Amino acid sequence: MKNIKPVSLLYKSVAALFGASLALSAAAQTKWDMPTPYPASNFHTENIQTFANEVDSATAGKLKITVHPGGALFKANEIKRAVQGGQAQMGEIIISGAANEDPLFALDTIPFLATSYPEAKALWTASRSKVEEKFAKQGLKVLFSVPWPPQGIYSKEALNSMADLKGVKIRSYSPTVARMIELMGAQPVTVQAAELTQALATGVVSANITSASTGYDSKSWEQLTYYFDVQAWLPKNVVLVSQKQFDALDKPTRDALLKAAAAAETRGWKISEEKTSWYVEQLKANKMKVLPPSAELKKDLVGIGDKMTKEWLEKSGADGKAVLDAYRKSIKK
Ligand code: PCA
Repeated sequence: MKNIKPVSLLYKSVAALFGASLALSAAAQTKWDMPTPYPASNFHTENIQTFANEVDSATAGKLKITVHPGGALFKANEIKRAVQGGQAQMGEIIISGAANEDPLFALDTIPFLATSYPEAKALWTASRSKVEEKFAKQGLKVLFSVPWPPQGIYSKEALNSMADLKGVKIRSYSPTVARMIELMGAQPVTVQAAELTQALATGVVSANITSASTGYDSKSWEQLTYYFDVQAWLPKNVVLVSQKQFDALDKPTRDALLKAAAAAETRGWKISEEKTSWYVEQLKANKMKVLPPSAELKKDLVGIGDKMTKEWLEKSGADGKAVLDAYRKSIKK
């Protein structure tokens, strides 16, 4: 001690103070990365950005969520694992993308089970707690879920029945959609939304099953002519957070996050429904032929839906049956 001069003592204590305040501000601010698969201008991403802004202001900047759209940080099919593995703290995925992991994740992509917004809502109400339970087993907490507009078929040629798609390479975004394409006698090719425009341009696929929203985002009119507005199902995205990261937040921050999530879910469902006709109008404005499916095509596809419902019930067992019964009771179908 005898060699320490007052000036160096002062220096040391200033340095200690400085270090302490740095540590304090680091502890006071949490920064999260949130990868998402869809473009920044898509309504899902815009809704998520509003959610992140709300969390920021509700926590006075204590929790900062940086949204990374378009599969730029992690590709669509890597996002879930990134959140589970701690490379990202939260993320957005399409639920049915994980259909191979659990039948419950395939439910909202079974053709003709829930084909309108009220039915999709009833299906979510009936299945939410089970879906949450499945994600929880993987260390993931569901924050909110928002549907895509109803799904239809994009093609180069007019379609009168399913036979017109025999052998055609059709783009799929989930194992459930791939199964449907197989049952149609066509060839499923998995392409994520971020690579869709290129896959169409290079002829990797020559037809697509998706919403008017993704048809618009991917400028489908550049390669395809028809959009058959089949309204076969409304798949949902889900925003997930790592349970471990969530638990590490203080109580007021957790509450703010949950409050913003609930608001994002309500807002997202509303925007999705309201924007559907706008998206369809954009397809028409870009000279796509937007048509309802012919009676024959519809009948073929409904038949596939029935088969897939049976297959799903076999796989999902008592859990699945309970959810499906609750859903059907709620809509009296
Ligand atoms: N758009 C997403 C999933 C469903 C949808 O409408 C996509 O095509 O990848």
